[in-house]
Amino acid sequence: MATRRARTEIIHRSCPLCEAKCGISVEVDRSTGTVATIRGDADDPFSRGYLCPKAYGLKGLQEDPDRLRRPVRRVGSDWEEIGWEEAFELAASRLREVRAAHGADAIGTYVGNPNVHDLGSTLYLGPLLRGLGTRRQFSASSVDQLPKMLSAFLMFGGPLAIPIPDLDRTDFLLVLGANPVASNGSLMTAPDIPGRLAALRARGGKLVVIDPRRSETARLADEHLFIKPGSDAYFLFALVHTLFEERLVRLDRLESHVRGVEAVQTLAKEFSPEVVARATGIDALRVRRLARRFAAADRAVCYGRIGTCTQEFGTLASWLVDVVNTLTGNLDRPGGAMFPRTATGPAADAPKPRKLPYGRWRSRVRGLPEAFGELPAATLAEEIDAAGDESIRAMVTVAGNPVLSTPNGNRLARALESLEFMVSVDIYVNETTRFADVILPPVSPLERSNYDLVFNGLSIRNISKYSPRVLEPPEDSRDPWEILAELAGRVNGASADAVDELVLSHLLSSAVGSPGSSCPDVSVEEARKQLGDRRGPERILDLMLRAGPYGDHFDPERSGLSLEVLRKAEHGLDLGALEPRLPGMLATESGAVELAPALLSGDVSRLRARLSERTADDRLVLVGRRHLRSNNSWMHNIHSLAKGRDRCTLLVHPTDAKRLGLADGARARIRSRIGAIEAPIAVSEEMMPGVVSLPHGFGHDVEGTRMRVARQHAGVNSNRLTDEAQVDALSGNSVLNGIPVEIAPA
Ligand SMILES: Nc1nc2c(c(=O)[nH]1)N[C@H]1C(S)=C(S)[C@@H](COP(=O)(O)OP(=O)(O)OC[C@H]3O[C@@H](n4cnc5c(=O)[nH]c(N)nc54)[C@H](O)[C@@H]3O)O[C@H]1N2
Ligand SMILES: Nc1nc2c(c(=O)[nH]1)N[C@H]1C(S)=C(S)[C@@H](COP(=O)(O)OP(=O)(O)OC[C@H]3O[C@@H](n4cnc5c(=O)[nH]c(N)nc54)[C@H](O)[C@@H]3O)O[C@H]1N2
Ligand code: SF4
Ligand SMILES: [Mo]
Repeated sequence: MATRRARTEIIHRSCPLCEAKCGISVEVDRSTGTVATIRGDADDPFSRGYLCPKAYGLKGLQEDPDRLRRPVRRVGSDWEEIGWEEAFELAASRLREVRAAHGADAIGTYVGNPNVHDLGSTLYLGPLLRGLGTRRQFSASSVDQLPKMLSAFLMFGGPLAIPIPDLDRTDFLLVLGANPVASNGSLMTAPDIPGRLAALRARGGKLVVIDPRRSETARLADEHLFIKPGSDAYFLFALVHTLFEERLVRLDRLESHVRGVEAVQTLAKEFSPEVVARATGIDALRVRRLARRFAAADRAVCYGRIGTCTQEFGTLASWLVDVVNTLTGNLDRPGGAMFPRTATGPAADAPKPRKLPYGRWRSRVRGLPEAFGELPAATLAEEIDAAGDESIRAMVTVAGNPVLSTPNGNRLARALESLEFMVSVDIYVNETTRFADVILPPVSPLERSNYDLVFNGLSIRNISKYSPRVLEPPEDSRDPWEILAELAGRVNGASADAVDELVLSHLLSSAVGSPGSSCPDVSVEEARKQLGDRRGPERILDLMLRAGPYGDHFDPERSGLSLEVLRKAEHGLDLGALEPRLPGMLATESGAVELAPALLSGDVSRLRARLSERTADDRLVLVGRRHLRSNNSWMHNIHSLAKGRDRCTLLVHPTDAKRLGLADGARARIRSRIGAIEAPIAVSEEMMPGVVSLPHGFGHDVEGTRMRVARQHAGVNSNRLTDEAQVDALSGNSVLNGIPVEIAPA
């Protein structure tokens, strides 16, 4: 016992896998350098011991023999390990060559979801992308929340000025297109969704779910309404229409801070619940009753997520969610939709309105507008396939698997194969990285420290937690930031340290020493001195914390946050419930909430024009779903998570199954405009008739990957059916739900 106690150590941190950010306690055996157990941290003030099965998968990920630990270079159809110096030089020199011969835009970049869960990647991706100088940047944002970023910018002045449901204090939660019981929440950082929803019901609150599937969340709801995929904007307009017609609109405290109320009223006139009922599949009376109950609740919040974004009217639906909250007096008030005040943000509200970064350039082939510096992922394959000088010739991917996660994955695979050069920063040889010439793998999540720069800002409470590294990284390995900074430097003949210095000095000059900065009375030299001469993200984090709203502002007299303080709070700090932040934080030109921005109002004509078609459309359509034990495409190589029954099944309602001759357990052939795949059928009452569901992130049986467990649970790639021609016209976001399909027995 004594020897065991001497050798093990428990480290508290947060789980980096999804947005919930649960506190975990990892028991490490120092004698072997291995993880003994992973448990929920009961002393984490936010997650209070909650965990999902994926957290334990961190041990599987750590020990996965297929996870890359050294750079590899492709030699024909095989791979060989090479040293870091050789790998960096190969990557940088080939990228420089392509740029010199064809210009910076001949390089394309795709950055994926795990980046936002890692501090170093969040901070150093920017320098790499700027260093490459290409305007052909792509990311998982445009298969995810880009519509919400666009509507948030237009309404509140920033892409991440996203109101978050005040889940713990609301009395009425209206959920559209989200299944937080399986996903653990998104754009709503809240560990233990099941517990928090149970608490909502226990205090007499109501949960209403609008979803074409009776999801795990819908099963807990007081009311669940099936909705035809892609029709949320009509449904939300019908709610807005009813609020006006029945005189239920009240802005309360925000009365003088909201512009465009009458314009919204005018826009909503033609979308009465009766007019849109056939298009949404929801009875008009139920919409009216819902509007009344929502308006009557003391504290109510409407929350829309991926189902409302990845559709034809993603930006309109994202916008209307916040319109409903605003018109019922629920914006920026406890129990409604609120804005977090994150510890790494500016100390005081001094918003500087800026022009929407949108449409400054366009994709070459389809002419879709750039948004926030990116082009839509739905255009990546065609930009590679473009003729002659217009084509992307080399790709850089960082923690992304677009072959499985973006529409028409098959076409993208063919396009990637045709590239002159590709480098991937990734931990697996998977469906995407198999096309790379060289792969640069960072250390595992447990071998690096972390801080949730992004998700603390999207959280239902103000929280701050530092995650120390749990295991010593192997010799001669690299942290993600080191890889990104090294590459960023080398493509321009600079060092990683020079890149690090650039990141620091840029942030320093905006955080201290100038009027309007967070610490106007502290000189850059003084702040630098106190930050010391560490390298990398932790020094930057220290700066952000200290200059932030809860920080010590480099003043020894002032108690406040710093990295040192946070390190000592090993279970994390609860900085309190969300507090009203309007109008102070608004960064719109007018300084008000813009309820009817021109870009959005203008898109309503598209919605209007499609109404009759949508009303008449009774084609069978496909939507996606998530499972608690899975995480997009990349955790299927972990045996403890992947084992068990097949989860990549096609859910079909019994009446559809009967009509189409589909038997439970048999296989179906599913065809869309883009392609055809086969999947096992699960006949289920939980589907809306006319809608079938298949999860994304599968299809691991392709040539050339090195993921042995995933191959055994291969499933099929639902993005071989999704259509890259279908985007939300405004944001360019992919349409991944509501895909017309034909189904027959296989
Ligand atoms: N049909 C359909 N498609 C969808 C969705 C859907 O609902 N339906 N959802 C969309 C959404 S919301 C998203 S966010 C995207 C996700 O799209 P992506 O981000 O492109 O895909 P992921 O599956 O998250 O792949 C992550 C990649 O990062 C690698 N990786 C994991 N950890 C690390 C790490 O620590 N460092 C590095 N360098 N690499 C790492 C993995 O090996 C994998 O290659 O998928 C989208 N695609
Ligand atoms: N276990 C697990 N957790 C995850 C992930 C994962 O892959 N697995 N991925 C993470 C990521 S990257 C993200 S972005 C989040 C996403 O988190 P969520 O937004 O909660 O995503 P889903 O669980 O896919 O739930 C989407 C729901 O929308 C419904 N839906 C589809 N189309 C429509 C529509 O047109 N209208 C309406 N109203 N509903 C529709 C679907 O039936 C589904 O129930 O989850 C994160 N957490
Ligand atoms: S819900 Fe699961 S995957 Fe998400 S942070 Fe918590 S333990 Fe990790
Ligand atoms: Mo996502």
